[in-house]
Amino acid sequence: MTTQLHTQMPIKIGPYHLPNRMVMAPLTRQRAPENSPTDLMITYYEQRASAGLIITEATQISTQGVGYPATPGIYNEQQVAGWKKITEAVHAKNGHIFLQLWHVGRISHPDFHNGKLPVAPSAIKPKGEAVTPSGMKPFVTPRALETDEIQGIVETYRQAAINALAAGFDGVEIHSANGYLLDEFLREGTNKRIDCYGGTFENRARFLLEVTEAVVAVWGADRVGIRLSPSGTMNDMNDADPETFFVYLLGQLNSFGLAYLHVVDALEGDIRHGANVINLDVLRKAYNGTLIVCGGYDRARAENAIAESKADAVAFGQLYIANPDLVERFKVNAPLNEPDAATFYGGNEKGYTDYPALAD
Ligand code: 8OZ
Repeated sequence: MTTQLHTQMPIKIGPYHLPNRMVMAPLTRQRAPENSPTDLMITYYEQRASAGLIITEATQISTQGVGYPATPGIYNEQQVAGWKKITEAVHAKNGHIFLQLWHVGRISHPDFHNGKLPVAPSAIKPKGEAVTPSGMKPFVTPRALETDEIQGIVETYRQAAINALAAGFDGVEIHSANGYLLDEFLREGTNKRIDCYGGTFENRARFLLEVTEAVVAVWGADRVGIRLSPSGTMNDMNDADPETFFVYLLGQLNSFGLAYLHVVDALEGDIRHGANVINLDVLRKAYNGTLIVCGGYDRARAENAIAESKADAVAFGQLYIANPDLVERFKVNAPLNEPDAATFYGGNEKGYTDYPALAD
């Protein structure tokens, strides 16, 4: 008798009955010149349709939200038409796909904005360099958003959510992780505001909760997920007491009845950067809905996480870059293709759609 693998147990997420608990993590691949999805992206996503759920690469809600070359958006007709072809291809293979809604905040450069400054909660320059169309350039000090501009960005999220609906997605994930705009509001290190969007826990959480409300009004809560990286240091994030804050935030998110919460576990890099690592068990206890976890998981660790109920499902990033048929490989414990870091960002089909499946 074969024992049932925990990653292969069906799961209901929102209204969807998914055949397994393996999620394709959102992965920036920078193969969308002109910020529009291409036909090569159809092949890439449809190759991975046996994942229980695909979460697309981070996708800008507006031109203001752009911070890298060749990342796709969801703010114009061409983009919606391009994504529609992708959702149709994934659905034809019985897959499910959520769009990740993204605004980079200060992780950008004036080169993307006709010389204008990127925006952020406060005028604090991140350490490091921006990836611009003409190479790496030092980050600049962003412009702090005016209080009365924030409602406009909430409306931009709402419109992007409407566009995602038109493009045929099954749901959306709000990207509130990794040091981009929403995360910048959550964290004390990047949010020094003295208006109703900064200071207290309630104020730091306000923007994300307003965005969530707007997106939920379009999709219904059970087709909306949120991604957080409470232990993250990526993009120069820091926070004196993230645990107390994130436990508070999850308490607020509980009342929505969302499709899921998607947590990026502390990565080795975060620990090296002195992150205040929050134990997954603390977050599990604080959140009362479906929890997806991600962050360098392999098959054994994923099996354990689900078996021990640390999480309900596991998202895989690099493993999905290199193994379009990761589900089939996990089922039979087959060897995995090695991801090639040189082709993660930008380029063509090489290192994108040419990783072989088992039967190839
Ligand atoms: C790697 C390179 C560029 C963007 C994230 C959207 O970390 C990203 C990203 C990752 O969430």
